Amino acid sequence: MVDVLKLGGSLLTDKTTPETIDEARLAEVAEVIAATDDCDLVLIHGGGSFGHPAAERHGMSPTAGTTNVSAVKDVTRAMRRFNDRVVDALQSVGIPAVGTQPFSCCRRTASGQLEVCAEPVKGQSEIGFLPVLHGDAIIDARAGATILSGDELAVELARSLGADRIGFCTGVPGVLDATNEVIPRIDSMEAVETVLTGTEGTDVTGGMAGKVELLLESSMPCAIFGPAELPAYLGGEFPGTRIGD
Ligand code: IP8
Repeated sequence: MVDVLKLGGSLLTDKTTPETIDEARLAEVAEVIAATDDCDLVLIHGGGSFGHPAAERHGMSPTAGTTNVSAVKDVTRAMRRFNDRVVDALQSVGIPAVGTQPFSCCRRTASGQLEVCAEPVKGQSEIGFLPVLHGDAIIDARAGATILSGDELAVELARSLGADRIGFCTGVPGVLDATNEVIPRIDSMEAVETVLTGTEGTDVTGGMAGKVELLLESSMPCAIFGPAELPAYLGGEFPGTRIGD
């Protein structure tokens, strides 16, 4: 079973302080992943306090791009620093994790379509490595380089890999309603539009509403859940909010 798991950047970092890892949380997540026998797992993490402040500094978003090569370096290096820390934490508990930078295997076409070359990721899984990708700056035929969110990458990569399901582990236990209760299941955007709100801190790629919309479009079984539910998700359940079939 191919399982694409996105770890939210705000889950692994302190989004109010630039380039600050939440070490305890990262170690905890690594231990949980080490304890799973989900052997075809592909991990993706968000930008957190590494990618988002860098993207904001250069006015970059999924639609606003730049041809300034220093700006591209600034964002991709920040994300590589974050990815190195995640890979190190996973390897330190015995997981054969390897980082792959989306700048080198993804691009957007003139029509805005995201193209992902999934072959390197497939190859990594085939030899037993755990691929770890992330949100990044990518070449965009419309605007130089724009921001690719880990959410969008997760959905497109899951399609390319023929994945069985997608999980988004976020800082909250699921999609929350107006009284902060987890909505157990979402089948359409209309049903939840009025209760979805934004996220705290610097975030150039959009909050919970964008996640729900993307997952609904994926036509795959998906779940949005918090870190406490990660063991249940890796055990095959759909904790938090289940999206789609
Ligand atoms: O946190 C954003 O990824 P996300 C990546 O998954 C950058 O939206 C570089 C800001």
